[in-house]
Amino acid sequence: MHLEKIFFAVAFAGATAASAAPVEVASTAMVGDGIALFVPQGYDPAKTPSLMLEKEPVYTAALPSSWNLVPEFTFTDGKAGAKLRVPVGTSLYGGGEVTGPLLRNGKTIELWNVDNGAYRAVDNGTHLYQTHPWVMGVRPDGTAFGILFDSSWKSHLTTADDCISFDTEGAPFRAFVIDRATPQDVVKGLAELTGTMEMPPLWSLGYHQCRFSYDTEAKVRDIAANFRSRNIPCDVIWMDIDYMDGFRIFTFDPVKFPDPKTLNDDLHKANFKAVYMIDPAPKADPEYFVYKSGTENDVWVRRADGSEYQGKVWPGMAAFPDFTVPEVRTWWAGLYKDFLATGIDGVWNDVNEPAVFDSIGTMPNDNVHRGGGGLPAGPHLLYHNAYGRFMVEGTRNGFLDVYPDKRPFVLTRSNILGGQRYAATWTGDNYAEQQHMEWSVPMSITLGLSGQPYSGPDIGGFLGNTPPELFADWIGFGVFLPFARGHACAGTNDKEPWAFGPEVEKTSRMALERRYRLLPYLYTCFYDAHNTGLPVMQPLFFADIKDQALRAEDQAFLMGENLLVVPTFAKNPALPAGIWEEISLVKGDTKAAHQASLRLKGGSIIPAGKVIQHTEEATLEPLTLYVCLDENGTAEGRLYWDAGNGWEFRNGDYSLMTFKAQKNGKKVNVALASTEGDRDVASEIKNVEVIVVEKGKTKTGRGNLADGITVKL
Ligand code: MIG
Repeated sequence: MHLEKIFFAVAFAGATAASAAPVEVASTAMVGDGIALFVPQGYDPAKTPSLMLEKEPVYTAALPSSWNLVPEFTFTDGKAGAKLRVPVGTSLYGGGEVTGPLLRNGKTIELWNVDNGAYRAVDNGTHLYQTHPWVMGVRPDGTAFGILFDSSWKSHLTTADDCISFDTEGAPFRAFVIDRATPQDVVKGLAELTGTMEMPPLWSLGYHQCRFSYDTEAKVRDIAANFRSRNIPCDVIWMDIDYMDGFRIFTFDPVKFPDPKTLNDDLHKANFKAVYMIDPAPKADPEYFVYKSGTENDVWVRRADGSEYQGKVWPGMAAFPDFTVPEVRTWWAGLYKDFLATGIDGVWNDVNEPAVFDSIGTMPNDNVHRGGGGLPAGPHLLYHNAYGRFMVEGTRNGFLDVYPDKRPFVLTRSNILGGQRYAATWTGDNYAEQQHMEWSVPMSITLGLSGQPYSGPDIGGFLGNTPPELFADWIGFGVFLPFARGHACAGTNDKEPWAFGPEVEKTSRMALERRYRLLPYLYTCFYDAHNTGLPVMQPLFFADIKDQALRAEDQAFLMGENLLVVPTFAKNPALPAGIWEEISLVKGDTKAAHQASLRLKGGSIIPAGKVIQHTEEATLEPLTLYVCLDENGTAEGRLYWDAGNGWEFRNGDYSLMTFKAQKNGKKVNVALASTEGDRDVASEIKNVEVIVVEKGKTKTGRGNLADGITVKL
C-alpha cells in the first residue's frame, strides 16, 4: 500500500473542502480482480455494518502502486463522507432507482427510501423507494470504474463532472472501487461484491395484469377470462390490498374473497399464476392473530424509550416487525405457510420503505432496531434504507420453506443495493404522462447498472387516467423491459389492454405476442444476469463503449447484447454504428403504429418461439433463429433452456446451446456448434426456421438441428 499517495490525496481534499475534516485511509487491499477496498480511520462495523455485500470480501493482494482511483474520506460533526475525483470527460451512471436521464453527470440524489407518489410528492423526486450508493464512470476511451459506498446511513450522492461525493449522516464506512477494461466488466464486478439475482420462474417473464384493486373474486375471474377469450397473452393476475379483510395482512375478505383456494385453483386451470400483496405492518389489534403472535414473539420495532412503536398505515394503527432481527425474519417467513397454501404463486411486498401515513412519511429516526446475527443494534437512521431488503429476505425464505422446489417470485417496492438477491422490483407510483413513460427507460437501465436486473414500470402509468395513445406507445416498448406489468391506481380509468377500445387492444395483443415470441432469448438474458450480473436491459453505449454519441442515449436501449429496441416516442435516437437489421416477429409489426422497432446486431443469432398465450405453452418446437451476419458473413448466438422452475438446473438439468451461421457464396449454413448441460433439448427440436436478415431483406430456410439448416440468399 502506498501511504504517501493516500496521505497526499487526503491532504488535498482537506485543502479544497474547508468544512470537511479529512480522515486518513487506515488500510487498503485488493479483494478481487480490479476491485480495491479502502477502509478509513475510525471505521467500525458495529456502527456501519455492511448491508449490501453478499459476503465479507477476501483480501487477495496489496493495492498496486499504479492504482489511481483513491477515495478521500471525511468526518465532520459526527458525519462521514467520501469523494472520488473523476478523470476529465467521464460519463457517470448509476444510483439505482432515479428519475431523469441515464447520464448522471451533474445530479444529486438523496438516499432515503420514500413513498413518492408521481415521483414528485416528496423533494421533487430526488429520492424514491430504493438505495443504491453506487456510481459507475466510463472514461472517454471506454474503460470504466465504479465506486460502492458501503453505508446504508441516510445520505446524499452527488455526481459532479469532476467528483463523485457521498455524504452521510452516520459513522465512517468502507468504499470499494472497481477499475476494469469495460463498463460491462465493472457491472459484473459489482455483482461479485453484492451477488446476482436467482433464476426467476419462467412464468414471471410473461405479462402481468394488476390493478388497485381487482376487489372481488368475480372481478378477478372476469379479467382472467377476458385475456383468454380475446387471445391476449398473459401469465399472472395480481391481488392488491383490497383482497384482505380490513387491510389485515395474511387474511382474506370473507365476502369479496371467500374462497381463495378455489379462486387460485381456477386461475391455475386457466394457466394463470396468482400474486398477492403483503404489506409489512399488521394492524395493532390484540384480537388479530398476526399482531398477537408478533407481540408474543417480541418482534416489533421500538421507540427510543423502549416502548412499542406504532404508525398509521392502511389498516389504521399498526406495529412494524423489526426485520433486522434474524428471529423476526424467521417468524415473518412462518406467516406465509397457510397463506401460500391457498395456491398463491408469488408475493408482492409493498410500502416497505416503510411508509407511514404521517408528516415524516416513515418511522422516527431514533426508533431502535435490534439487529443480531452479526448485525449491531442501531437507530432507524441506519437501518431505514434496508428495511425493505430485510423484509424481502424473510418473505423469500417463507416461500422457500413452503415450496423448497420452486423458484420464489417476490416483488418489492423498497430495496437496497444487493437486494436483487431476494426480490425483483417495479418502479413505484409513476403517473400516466409522457415524461414518466420516457423516464421508465433510463430508470430500469439504471437499476440494471446498479445490480438490479429485474425491474419495470407500471405500464400505462399508475396514477392519473391513461389516454389510449399513451397506453399504446407504452406497451409498444414496455413489453421489452425485464418485468412487464400493467397496473392502475384506484379511481383511475380501466387500463387492461382491451379497455381503450379495439385499436389499442390490437396494439397490445401484438406487443405481447412479440414479447412471448422472444421468451427463449429473454430467458437466456436472465440466465446471463443470474450468472454474471450483466443486466437484461442494457444502455446503448454497451454496444460501442468508445462512441461518445451513445453515452447519453436513453430512449433506445438493448435487450441483452444483441437486440436493439427503439420505442416509437424516440426522437432522433443516437444509434450504434455497424450492422443492425430490423426484424419482424409478428406479421405487420414493423409497419404498425406504436410498436417499438427491433434491430438485430450484425454477427448475432437470437432464438424465438412461436406465439403463445402463456408460458405453460412455452416450447422450442418450432424454433426460429433470427440471423444477422457480420461483415465477414458469420454470426453466433446462444439459447439457454431448462425446466422453467425449480433448482435442477443447478445439477446440470439445463441446456445452453450455441448456434453458428456461416455464409458460403449464396448460402448461409446454420448449425448447432456446441451444447452445455445435461438436459437434452437439442434433439427434441425437430423444426427449425432460420430467418436471415440482410440489407432489409429476409430469406428463410427450414430444417432440423441435427443436419443443420441452409438458407438460400
Ligand atoms: O399506499 O396497495 O405503489 O402499486 O397499488 C399505497 C395499493 C399502497 C402503493 C403501491 C401501488 C399499490 C398501492 N400501494
